[in-house]
Amino acid sequence: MLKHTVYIGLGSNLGDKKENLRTAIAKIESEIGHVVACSSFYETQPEGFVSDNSFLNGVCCVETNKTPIEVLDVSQEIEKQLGRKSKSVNEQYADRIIDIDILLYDDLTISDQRLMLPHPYLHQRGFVILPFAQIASEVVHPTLGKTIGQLRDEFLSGEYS
Ligand code: PH2
Ligand code: MG
Ligand code: MG
Repeated sequence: MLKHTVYIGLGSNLGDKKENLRTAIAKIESEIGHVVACSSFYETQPEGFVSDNSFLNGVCCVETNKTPIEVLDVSQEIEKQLGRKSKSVNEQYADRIIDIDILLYDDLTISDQRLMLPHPYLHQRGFVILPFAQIASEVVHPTLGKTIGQLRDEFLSGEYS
């Protein structure tokens, strides 16, 4: 089968955050596909909700034979295995042991109830675009038509804030 390239964003702001990200990456390797690159882990402040717990965020590149929905199902299964309780409380973001988000899958565009690709906010969030650009600055965003490195530079110059 043809291999696909998927970029996955990871975040944790509860418990042993580094260990949570490492465990998630090990599970991604065994259950989704080969992890060919991982960014460093960035300490970031919660965005879009108020919490005293800072995040550790990272982005990985994975080669997979799974479909996007299969990657989503397995990602949500891994979130549960690590002890994540619920996605959000009253539609609000909440502290979490682990969050696994699909950012890009090849150059696919999907607008489905369960899955939007590319991830709609990836270029607006420092905790995504900075680690993403660290490992994939040359990759072109399929709908914005700019590289991840360009989007990082635009983010840093305040274009998306
Ligand atoms: N995830 C969110 C909302 N806000 N802030 C940071 N710093 N890191 C995250 O991973 C994060 C967030 C929704 O998933
Ligand atoms: Mg998220
Ligand atoms: Mg999520």
